[in-house]
Amino acid sequence: MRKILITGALGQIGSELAVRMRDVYGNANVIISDLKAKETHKELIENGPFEVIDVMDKDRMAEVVDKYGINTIVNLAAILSATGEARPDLCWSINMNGLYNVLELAREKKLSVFTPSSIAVFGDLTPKDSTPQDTVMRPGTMYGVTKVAGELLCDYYFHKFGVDTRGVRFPGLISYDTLPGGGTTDYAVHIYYEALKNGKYSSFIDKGTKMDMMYMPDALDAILNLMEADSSRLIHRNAFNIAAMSFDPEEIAASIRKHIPGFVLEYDVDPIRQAIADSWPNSLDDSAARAEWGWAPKYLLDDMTKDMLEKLSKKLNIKI
Ligand code: VAH
Repeated sequence: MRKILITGALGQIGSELAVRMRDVYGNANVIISDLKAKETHKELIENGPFEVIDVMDKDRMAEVVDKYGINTIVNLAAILSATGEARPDLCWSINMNGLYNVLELAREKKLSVFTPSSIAVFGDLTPKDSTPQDTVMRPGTMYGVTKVAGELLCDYYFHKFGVDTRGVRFPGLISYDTLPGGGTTDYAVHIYYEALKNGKYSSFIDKGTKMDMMYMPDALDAILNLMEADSSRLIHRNAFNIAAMSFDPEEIAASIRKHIPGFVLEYDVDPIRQAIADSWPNSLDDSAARAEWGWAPKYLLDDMTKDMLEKLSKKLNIKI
């Protein structure tokens, strides 16, 4: 039976993955952790084991692994792209030294590791359309550098020490539970909140900027399905291209207008996040994930918009 430790569990992915994993593996078998408890996640913290962990503190992480008999670490603690450009030192430290501590623990204690990569591994020299699984990866952001280095480190620990490491290259993730922080794709989450609250949104990403995106339920399926996939079928491991949809601000606005006809989209482009977005692919080839572990997304843009607006309407108590 899996005994899972999730680091960064109170973030955008972790807060929903923890609920899903507790449904699958049992509350007592999913230990969530973050830098500190958050009042906003009181229910999640109270419905299973919670520990305060800073991934920079390997001894503390080892203490928790021993306390619960952990056999799997899902390492979500990370600094994202936009924050990473403001604080490249912190981004390297958390994303690389944190991952190194997780992998060293996994080597010493024979643990499995899942840690997400990102489409941020790709840069200006990468083919932009149907970006291949195996291609040029020369990112121009510190976040992207840590994700390329992280993929290589995870592969090294698999080949050198036999640590079962697996990961996916997430596109922008859209969800209604926990707001993302410090990402370039965050506009695609904020637009739904603003559409409901104010009927308008000023995007920091420019019109025509296509990026790969995914609804959180599909992202959670990807993590669970890859973690449980037959190891002998995995060729790529760290990390798989996965894709669901690709859109620009105008397209997501048009999808919202099917529910909120008067929605107004304006622009106040942030040059830093625009430059990051311009360096990322327009669309990905995810055939390797489909072939090696049966990846198959369920949500396209209009399905996601309908569900997001329904869930946010309840969460914000705003009628559509
Ligand atoms: C970011 N949401 O914007 C993250 C993600 C592909 C984007 O890695 O930094």
